[in-house]
Amino acid sequence: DEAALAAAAAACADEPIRIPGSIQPHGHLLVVRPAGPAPSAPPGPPALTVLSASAGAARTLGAAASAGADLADLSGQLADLVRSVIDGGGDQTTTIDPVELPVGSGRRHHAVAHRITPTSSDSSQHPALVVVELEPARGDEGPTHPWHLQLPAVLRRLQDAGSVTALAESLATGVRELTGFDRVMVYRFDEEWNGEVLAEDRRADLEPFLGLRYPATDIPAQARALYARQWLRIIPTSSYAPVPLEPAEPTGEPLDLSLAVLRSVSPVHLQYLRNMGVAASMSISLLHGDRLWGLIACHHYAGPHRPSVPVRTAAEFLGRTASLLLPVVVGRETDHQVVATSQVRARLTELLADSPEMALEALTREDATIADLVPCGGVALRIHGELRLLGATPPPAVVAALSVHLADGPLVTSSLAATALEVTAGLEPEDVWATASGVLAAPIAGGQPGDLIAWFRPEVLQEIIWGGDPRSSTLVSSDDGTVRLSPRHSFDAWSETVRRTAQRWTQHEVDAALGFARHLSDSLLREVERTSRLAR
Ligand code: BLA
Repeated sequence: DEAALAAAAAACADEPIRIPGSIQPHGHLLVVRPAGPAPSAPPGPPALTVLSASAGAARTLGAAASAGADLADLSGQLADLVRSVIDGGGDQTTTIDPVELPVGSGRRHHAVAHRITPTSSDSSQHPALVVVELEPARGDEGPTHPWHLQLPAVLRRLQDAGSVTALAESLATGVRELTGFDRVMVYRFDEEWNGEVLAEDRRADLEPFLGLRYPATDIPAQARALYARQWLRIIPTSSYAPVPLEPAEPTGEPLDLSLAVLRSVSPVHLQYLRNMGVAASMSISLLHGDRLWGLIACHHYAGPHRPSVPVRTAAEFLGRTASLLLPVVVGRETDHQVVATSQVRARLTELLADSPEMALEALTREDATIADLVPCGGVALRIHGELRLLGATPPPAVVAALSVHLADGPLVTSSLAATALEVTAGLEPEDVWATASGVLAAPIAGGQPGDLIAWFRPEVLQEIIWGGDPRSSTLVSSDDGTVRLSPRHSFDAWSETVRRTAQRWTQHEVDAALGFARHLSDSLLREVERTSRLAR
């Protein structure tokens, strides 16, 4: 079964989502190439030849929206825009941002365009192509549509966020107000690309997804790579029938639709959405520097949902703005933690200086204890052979077994199980990992062999606080085999990936803890010296 899961995940990671050869049905796509300089060409700008068009485009827009036509015959304004993309230079991502134009029969459309360079071939043979996408403007979005009036208030809330969670909450609320989705979540990725729902704004009657975790495989690597380049995805109808491009390979190779807004999305993902009862979905990337940090993920359950192009642009703008703010807010949060840690450390140092001969008591009994130095479940301190345990720790026999492995120096791990050190002392191993998946431990000098200080963190699974019951029935959307593609399955799969691991120790926590351990050793060594001097 585990092998089957791994194979399925690998298949997902291999899915060529950039070259589906088809689009979603809520707009039209044209692939255009400027005609080469031909001696017989009439004077004026070179023709823009339509190489490929989505099926049905000609029926809706007119005959010029099909392969072989000249784009100028469809719309002179559109042709001008496409020329400006071509003139824009070599950057593959040169785009025209949405403009509203009458196209075809005169119906207004939002147009976007971007350059692509055919992937595998020599670019002198294949000059850049331009992908043009048209989406019918909706009737309800006159110039007085008030979406932009909401932006200053949302921006102010983002700017005021004192923590990453507060930023995520403001973002979820702001994007939901703007777009009207039933549920808006902010996901954050961890170092291994597992995800967590950090904030959520939803219709009151929906079950909360706040706190939900999911494994890295739910958003496979090639999708994450794409989302780091392309900020917004919209799926107005998860049950749509893809519309093929005709021809699908006008250059003899599949077209790279990475940056196309209308790109037909992965059928696996569509199935996932339908299993969850999601009728429409949108996601916006959140980047910390160049790295994909998370996603704003929006669900609609009641039926198809297509916020207008201007509203989507505003939502993307919020995502980009929040991304710019992320380093500031993350930095602010780390600063707070570093300050809090150094205050505890100063207090412990003071307590130790006051009664160096009673270190064990001084560090475990007062207003501040070593358990306050770094976030942990529990802590063990052994000085002169005497052991003191605070909070949730493994039993003394395990601490003793651990001390043997500290002879060579400190141990820092978020998965004691994975270190394969012999520490279980005859106990049921899972009982040990329950309290001691994470260990940050150092030997203490100046007393007896086996003296140590050790901070413990529980297995992450024991710590998760759920906004709802992750195993509740509504998350199980199907009784047949497809149940695998659901948040319920995601939780199970994620649980597997984090079994026997704890929250990681951050660099500043490691520095603070090991720094204090050295300080304690020095202090004990000085105390030994002082008492031996007195004895002489
Ligand atoms: C894409 N998967 C995604 C996206 C999200 C998720 C948010 C971005 C696409 C979008 O905007 O809709 C995952 N969405 C979730 C999760 C929740 C949610 C976890 O709402 C929980 C509440 N997905 C799987 C598995 C595979 C998979 C098992 O669960 C593969 C075996 C694939 N997910 C997959 C692929 C994409 C994707 C291929 C890319 C879709 C695309 O852009 O074409």
